[in-house]
Amino acid sequence: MSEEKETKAKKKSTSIDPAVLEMMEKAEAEGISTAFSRADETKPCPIGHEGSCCKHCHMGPCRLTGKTTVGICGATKETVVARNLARMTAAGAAAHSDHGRGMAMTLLAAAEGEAPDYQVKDEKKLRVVAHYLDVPEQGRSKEEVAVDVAKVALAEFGRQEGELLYVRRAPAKRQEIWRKLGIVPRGIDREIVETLHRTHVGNDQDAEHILDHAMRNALADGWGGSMLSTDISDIIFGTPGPVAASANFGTLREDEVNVVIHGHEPTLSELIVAAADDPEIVEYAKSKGAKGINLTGICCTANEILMRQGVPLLGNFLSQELAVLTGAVDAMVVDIQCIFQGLVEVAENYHTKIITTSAKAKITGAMHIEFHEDRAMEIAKQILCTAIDNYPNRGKVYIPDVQDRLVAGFSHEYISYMLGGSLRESFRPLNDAIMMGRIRGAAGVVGCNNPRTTHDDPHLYVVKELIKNDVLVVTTGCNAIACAKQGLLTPEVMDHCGAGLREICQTIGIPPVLHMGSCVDNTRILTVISQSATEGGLGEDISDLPVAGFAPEWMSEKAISIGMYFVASGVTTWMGGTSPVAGSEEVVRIISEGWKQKVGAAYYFEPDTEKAVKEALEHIDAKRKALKLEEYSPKKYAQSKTYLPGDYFAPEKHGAYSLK
Ligand code: NFS
Repeated sequence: MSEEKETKAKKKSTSIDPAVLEMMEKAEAEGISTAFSRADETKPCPIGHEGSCCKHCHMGPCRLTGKTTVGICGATKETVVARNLARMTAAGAAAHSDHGRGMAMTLLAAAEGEAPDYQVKDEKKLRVVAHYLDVPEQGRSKEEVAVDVAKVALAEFGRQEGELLYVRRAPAKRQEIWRKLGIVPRGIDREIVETLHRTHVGNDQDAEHILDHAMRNALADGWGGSMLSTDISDIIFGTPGPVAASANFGTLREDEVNVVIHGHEPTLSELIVAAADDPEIVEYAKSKGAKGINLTGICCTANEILMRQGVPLLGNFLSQELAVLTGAVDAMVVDIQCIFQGLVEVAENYHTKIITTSAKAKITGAMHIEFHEDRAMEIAKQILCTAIDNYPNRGKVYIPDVQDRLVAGFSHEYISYMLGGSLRESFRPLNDAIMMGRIRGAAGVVGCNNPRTTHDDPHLYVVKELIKNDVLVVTTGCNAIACAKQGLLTPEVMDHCGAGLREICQTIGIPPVLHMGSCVDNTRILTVISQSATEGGLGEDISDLPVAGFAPEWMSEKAISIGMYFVASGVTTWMGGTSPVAGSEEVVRIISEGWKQKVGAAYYFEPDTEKAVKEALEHIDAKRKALKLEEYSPKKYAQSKTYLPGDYFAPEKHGAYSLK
């Protein structure tokens, strides 16, 4: 292949996002290192990559490869691989759960009057959550209820005995499975600590036993820390409903102060959104020659403020450094998780200020403006003023003119409302549609980006194939952003749908790909599938449902925890890319066939995306068969008419009625 062709092919295999490709070219021309170029230069250690490196004590690290089949302590490959997977789960669960703890502390401070910039925005949800947590709410003020809800939530982290209260939100049959296996999570922190303890040198040395506890740990994330995080965020900032916005680099503005919000927690970002509306702040921006303030987001904090405030999305995980390269970002404000240290080095070449704000996450060389809830609005304004002051320092600006529209905001509350209306909110119509075969099944497609694969390509492939095959898709995290950037979160995408799914979506008035939020909001998916399982007609447990899970471009420990709590909850899940447990066939067997027996679902790592989708469709059909549902036939509804957006309100087409 000629050198030019080779470069072109390489570039094409980097990303499918045209804006990212444009910015990559700029990075290359300017000799700026990004995650993409570093991934090219850094080969993963093949031993660690497959989970076969044990570095939990200082006799090693023991690299179990070739003739070395056990570590110095005698630990076998399966023990080492299982330990590594368990530790990834613990770290992922810790990240989500600590985020959840932060939300509970904010609610407590708000209700006790110590964080005056926060209030209970969704009282209805507060009272529903109070019920889940056994907090009396009748005849009590929302502040009184909120104090108790926050305290009970915080106690869930430190709970030593019994069961997490939210476990009761799972179908009864699922709870029984967990109880029988002894994997009902007790306390959120307890399960994480116990994973670290069990995987310390010389402790739990039976792969299956280690991995059973890893499931318990993951469940403490899904049905504990993350679920509390979502619920309490909704209480403080409001439960999402449909919202229209836009996505990609075109959301940056040449003539406004661009503040990019990146990270995970809504606590600060929500306040920045509010502060950006303050007339004094807007005037200050104008005094520096800007037309106003433009907010746009990256990663899951972007999903949080998109869902509730309609703030546009700039991009997902792999777009972060490239955003700085535009020269148009006056400040990138980060809090916790998924933030590249490399941002600071990129920013040294431009005027962008990288501002860290969390007491838990500083980056050497970044500006640190620490966020404190008792002075939240004051700090949010200080951050915006720092960005405004930086606006006149801009050099040359280059913003790819790429942008797509999106609809997001599908909380489980909204989905249930849209299915049944306010008087009879219910999942019945969804279950009926699945039973009739109009919808073949449903899938959650979630998770990160990973520069080891073509950016956004596996995400898009999976989603497009699923909707084409009449599978309703719910999405969160970086997958949701990938879908948004490619116009998959709009009603126009009906064109790509199977006929049955299209008909249902048009009847209900939803796109076939529903954006449900950030990564902690994967728990909204748990709620949807639990309610669908208990609604009737599709068995009695989550593992009876014709559903599947995907994280096609996963890379983080959080994704491992998410995937595992989905499996432990009964959803067979396909993780893309290479496997972190490939070092042990026995571990591969335990978490796939073994867990299928134990919890009714398998955890797969499958690098071949086409194969993963094919297997998932077969899995969905097998579940339909087990439920004795009508065999799915793509042809059955193929004659249904394709209505395009605009058809409904185009009287000249139908002649039924006129708006005049
Ligand atoms: Ni979740 Fe992955 Fe990060 Fe969000 Fe994106 S990388 S595990 S999707 S932003 S947490």
